[in-house]
Amino acid sequence: MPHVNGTPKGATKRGAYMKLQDDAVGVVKGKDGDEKTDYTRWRLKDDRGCQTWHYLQTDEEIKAWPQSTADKYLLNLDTEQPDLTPAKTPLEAAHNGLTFFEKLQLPPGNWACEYGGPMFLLPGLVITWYVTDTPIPASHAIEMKNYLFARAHPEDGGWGLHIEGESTVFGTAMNYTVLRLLGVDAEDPRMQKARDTLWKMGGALNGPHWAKFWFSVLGVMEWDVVNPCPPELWLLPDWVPIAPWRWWIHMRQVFAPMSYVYSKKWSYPLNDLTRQLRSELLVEPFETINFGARRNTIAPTDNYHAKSWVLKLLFWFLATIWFPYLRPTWMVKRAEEHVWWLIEAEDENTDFANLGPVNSTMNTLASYVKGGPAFHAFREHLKTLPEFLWIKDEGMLMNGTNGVQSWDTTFLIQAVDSCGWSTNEKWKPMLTKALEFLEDQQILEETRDQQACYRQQRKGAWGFSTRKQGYTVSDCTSEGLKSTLILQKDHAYPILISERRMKDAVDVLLTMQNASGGCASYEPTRGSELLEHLNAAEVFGRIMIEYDYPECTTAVVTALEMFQKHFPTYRAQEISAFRDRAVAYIRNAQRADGSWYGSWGICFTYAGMFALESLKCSGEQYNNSERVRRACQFFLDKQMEDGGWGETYKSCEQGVWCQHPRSQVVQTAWVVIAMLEGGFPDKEPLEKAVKLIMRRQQSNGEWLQEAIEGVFNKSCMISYPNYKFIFPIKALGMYAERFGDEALL
Ligand code: LAN
Repeated sequence: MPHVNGTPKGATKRGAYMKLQDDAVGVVKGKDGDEKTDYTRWRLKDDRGCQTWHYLQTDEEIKAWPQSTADKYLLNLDTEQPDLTPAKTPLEAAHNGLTFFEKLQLPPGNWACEYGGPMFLLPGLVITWYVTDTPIPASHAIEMKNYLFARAHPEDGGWGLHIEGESTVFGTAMNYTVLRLLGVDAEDPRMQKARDTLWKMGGALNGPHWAKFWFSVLGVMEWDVVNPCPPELWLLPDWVPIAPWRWWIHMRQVFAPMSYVYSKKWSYPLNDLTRQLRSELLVEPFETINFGARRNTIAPTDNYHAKSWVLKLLFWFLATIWFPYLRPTWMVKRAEEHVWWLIEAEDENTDFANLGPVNSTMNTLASYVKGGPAFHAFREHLKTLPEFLWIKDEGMLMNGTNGVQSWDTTFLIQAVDSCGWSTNEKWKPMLTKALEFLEDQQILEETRDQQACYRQQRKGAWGFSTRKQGYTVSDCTSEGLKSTLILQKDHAYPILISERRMKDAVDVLLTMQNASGGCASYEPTRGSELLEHLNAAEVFGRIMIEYDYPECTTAVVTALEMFQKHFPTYRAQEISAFRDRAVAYIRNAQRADGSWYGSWGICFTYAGMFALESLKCSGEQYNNSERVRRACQFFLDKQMEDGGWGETYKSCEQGVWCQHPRSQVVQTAWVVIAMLEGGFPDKEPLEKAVKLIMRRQQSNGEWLQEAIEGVFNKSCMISYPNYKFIFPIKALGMYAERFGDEALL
């Protein structure tokens, strides 16, 4: 495609590529000319849930630290797991599945997996490393390149917001840049193809806010192109309806470092490579671009949530009046100091793990901007960032959190219990280790400066990943509590988590309900839905505040219910009132067609599983509830010829059922669980579904990866690879309990 800036031939090879540390032993060149590390050298270290991948250098190291079955499985190497006696009954299939999955448990007791999907995370990390002149291991650079090439769109060579999405400016411009920083030549045919796709979409100036932010940091664009992020918003008094403490936690924790760097207008000094990137990413000559006039340009592919006129007006005022003429220096100083204080508190409260991968890279950058390369906070961040990295057969990616440790472990415990195996001697050692892990990961103290940091109560909570990350999540706490009660109270496991600590968890859960009766994710909702008019991210929907979720609400109400059975007197009235309100919310949230919209898994199959469990909690079953019948009918209408269910991620984007051409094991399991929770009486459709789950199982007990399972912010998908073990096992166990463990195959 012709291009005004032309393509700089030759010169690209001498650009200032990323500095590399030479650890690339055993690297081979494939047929395509790309390098590949030696996969037998990679090891996953799990230090009390803190997971990092290591590339071993010497034969001695390799001998001293052999590759585990989990390592091999996660790298897609041969795990040499034997063929098992073919399963005839549901419980035999669950047994085979668990036999395989047990081998993947890590020494501290948790399970791990890739947590990829989003394609906008690695760029933040690589740009941060680059602009802070941080050298990275060559092994990592090689595998990051491999991952990005493996995940380029098969037709147009670009990248989307997530691995299954269509190409966007955000995905393409950012990942193209990563490849260039990591040393890929602009004339590589794959780069040419990606560039063509980018140019067709109008180039990087049609990217969303976050892309413009990172490109300004890198020095490829001018800061005027970034819609204003004034740190002084943090000085607003708490009563102001738009004050940041009311925003969804991920937004405000990203906004803090972003506003700090924005206020400093810090950019990396121009070099050959970034100069070339200007001409590769922008479709007009750099010198001719009026960056201030391009703040709002965005390609249709990226514009999932168009900016409101209110927001555009606000940005116009900030960019053309406030920043150039009105902004007093004393206020800038105070705002920057206060935001820096918040960043430091976040770092300290999470031991530099930070809430998630976006604020983690931005806090790293902010600490560099604040204190330079030798600054303690910056050095600590560099040590912690590798906890987000993951290596798999396709290469290296950045995970959506620092892991799925507590979440997957709690669900596995419950799946095994559904099979009736909690006291089975074969599985007891595995479950004991899982319980030990949960014990170690429960959060035992409040944060420093809880009020001033606007943090939710957390003593007694569980987070999604680790205690070190330390953020209360309503449903993670609930699943943690349920798993503890199942093992310690129902099945007389050793009391590792005291009664007091369980009550602390309940105390946290009782703070989580909204006036609607529903529960949100990290905190009760703090602001009005009108704040969505200030959603500036463009690529995501429903991000500005916390919302009620059927998934989270169900987890909390069922945990409280289970707790009350064992401790009938503790905060009894509050728990009962909580339950009534929660169930009322679930009833309200049901759509006319009988379904519920899911926000964290794809999509209606996921939410239905939770909602029907809530209704069961108040005694609503198929035989006595029109609502439950409607929900079951919704699923029956969608059952496929082969007995399974399948919906695509488009369900999440569009809010209506979008049929997948192929049934999905995980979604089929969700529906089986949903219908069994609902007390659906007819065996035949469920038997058909269970047979499908059993037929898809491999001879060694595993199930293979199918379509992506999870979602956030309506538009971005995220992988939950362990779900293909956890939910089939649970569904098989529940089916056997309800209809008997008869031979089906
Ligand atoms: C998660 C992962 C887990 C998820 C569940 C526990 C499943 C859910 O029920 C509640 C919300 C929660 C904790 C959740 C929130 C948003 C997260 C952290 C993620 C989907 C994983 C990645 C995502 C995060 C926002 C990604 C970074 C992107 C930004 C837009 C900041």
